[in-house]
Amino acid sequence: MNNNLRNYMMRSTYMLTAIITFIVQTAFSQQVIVNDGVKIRLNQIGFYPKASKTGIILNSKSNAFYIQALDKKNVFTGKLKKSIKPGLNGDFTDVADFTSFNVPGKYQLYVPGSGYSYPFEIKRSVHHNVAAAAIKAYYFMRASIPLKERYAGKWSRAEGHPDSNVLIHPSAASDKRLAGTSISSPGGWYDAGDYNKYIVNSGISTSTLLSLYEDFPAYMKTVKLNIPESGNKIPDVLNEVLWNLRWMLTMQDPNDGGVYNKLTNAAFDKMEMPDKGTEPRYVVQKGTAATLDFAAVMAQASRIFRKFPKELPGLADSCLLQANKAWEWAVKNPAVIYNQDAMNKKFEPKITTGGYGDGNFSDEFIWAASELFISTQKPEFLKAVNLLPDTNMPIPTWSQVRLLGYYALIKNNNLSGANAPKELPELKKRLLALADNLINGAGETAYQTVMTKSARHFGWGSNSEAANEGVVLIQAYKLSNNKQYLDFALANLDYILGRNGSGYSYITGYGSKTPMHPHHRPSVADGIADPIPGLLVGGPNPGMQDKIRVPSLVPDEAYIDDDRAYAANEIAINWNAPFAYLANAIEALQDQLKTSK
Ligand code: 9MR
Repeated sequence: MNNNLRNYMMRSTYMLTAIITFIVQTAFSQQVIVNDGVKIRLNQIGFYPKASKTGIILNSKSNAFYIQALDKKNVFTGKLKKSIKPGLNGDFTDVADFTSFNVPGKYQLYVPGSGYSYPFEIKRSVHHNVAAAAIKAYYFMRASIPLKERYAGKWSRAEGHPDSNVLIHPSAASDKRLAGTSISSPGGWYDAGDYNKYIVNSGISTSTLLSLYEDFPAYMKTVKLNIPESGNKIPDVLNEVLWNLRWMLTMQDPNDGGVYNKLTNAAFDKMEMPDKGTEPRYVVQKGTAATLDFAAVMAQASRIFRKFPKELPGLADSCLLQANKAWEWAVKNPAVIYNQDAMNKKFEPKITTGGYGDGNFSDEFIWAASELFISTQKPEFLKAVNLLPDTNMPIPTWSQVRLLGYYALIKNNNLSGANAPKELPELKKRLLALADNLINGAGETAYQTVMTKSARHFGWGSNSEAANEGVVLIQAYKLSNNKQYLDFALANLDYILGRNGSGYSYITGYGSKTPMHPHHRPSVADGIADPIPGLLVGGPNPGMQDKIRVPSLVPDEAYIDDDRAYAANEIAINWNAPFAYLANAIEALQDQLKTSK
């Protein structure tokens, strides 16, 4: 064969391989499971032997259901019961309650005419792995560090965004920190599908993980994450929190105590790996919400890390000092709104990344004052705020943090002693009233959960609403010992893991039908079919702010597994945190769940 011919053949073979690879890759990356016809919805991970076990059947033609081992041997027969109310789509469901079946093993639920559920397991500690993965997910979100194969497995990657040379945006300039000069602000977690770092959203996320440790220290010491710090004397959940906390500390201007809203690119990065993002990074405008959220987190962190004086010398004191300085700045600057549009009219470059702009700071003041009061025992913090501005009890979100303050006051009651706020009895009453209100009628809905009670629960990041409702119920359970709260917290966990209108287990990598195409840059760009595991996607949201059509506009079905769909299928640190809290809390409390007779 002459050289020309050989070259020609090699080139053709190469071209052909490239074309086939392209076609196969495109086919797989576009593959979206819209409806695989499974008519039985249940927690795809499983159930505790003694606790509630519920499956939901759509359009059942049968009255009976069967639990079968994976070899199809029947182990339990039950009668289906119609839901008392229709679902948000107008249809009644049939409910399979197999709580009384408590033999550990792997099973499927079978209904003649409807078929099989996904397989599930009955065993102790059935959520241990998914609960740990939800915290490990933060390791995968770390900025400024390469993820080594030892910890990250097939998702190992190069370091992204060192953030050692971050520019002061003109909106953030002061006499001592001029526009265009730089600071170092490395570390922290990427916020979500994007690579920016926002203090407001870091606030609630970091605090929720700190609370997980604060509320369940003994259990959380047993949760091992295989992260670089593992094996030191600090529980891994706190090791992971420290990665973000240390970044947050760099976001405060040491000259006046004010905290920058975010560390960001001017515009969102492309859908590329983090090390490819080399655009300039800025800290932008200080704000009241960011500064108070910072104060609250640092005050909380100070009392938690004070228990590790040898491992973390001085950290607790630094946190408290910086929390106090932030509080003082906010008292002097009580109404500095982060209004990105207004800012962009005055300064260049224009910033078009996430806003997290909040216009009402009464809840941030309540939260910061509560945490500072608990950690300092100084009543003046609480005297500076109106703890009960109205009767609302908003489920926590990045912009609604009042309940985080209430939780802290209620659970740290023992610390406040003689200084305990006079509002404490009222706060406890309101927390229990909120929990009662949540569970009232939840058992009548088509999916038998708090989450599916109302179409109003289905906005952007609805899955975090389900998780945060669960957190409310855990707090109420801890206060009252009423097992009904715990049972409905578990039901919302079941909701997230598959007992829901779309039939997805919304945590990547956990369950049989899970999101494969989250709006998450590394998961899209890394060339690995499986997305980063342990991430909670935003979930059903008929708003379609991303203009991607969801398969149904019924609120709890308005979900699509498409990586362009950032309003339904993004992931975010403030969504993962309440899920991590809920799943780990349920594991910690598994023996206290309502037991079968
Ligand atoms: O979670 C945020 C949601 O409540 C807002 O409605 C939405 C639009 O402002 O923004 C969401 O937060 C995004 C942030 O601005 C940037 N990073 C990704 C976040 C999740 O979508």
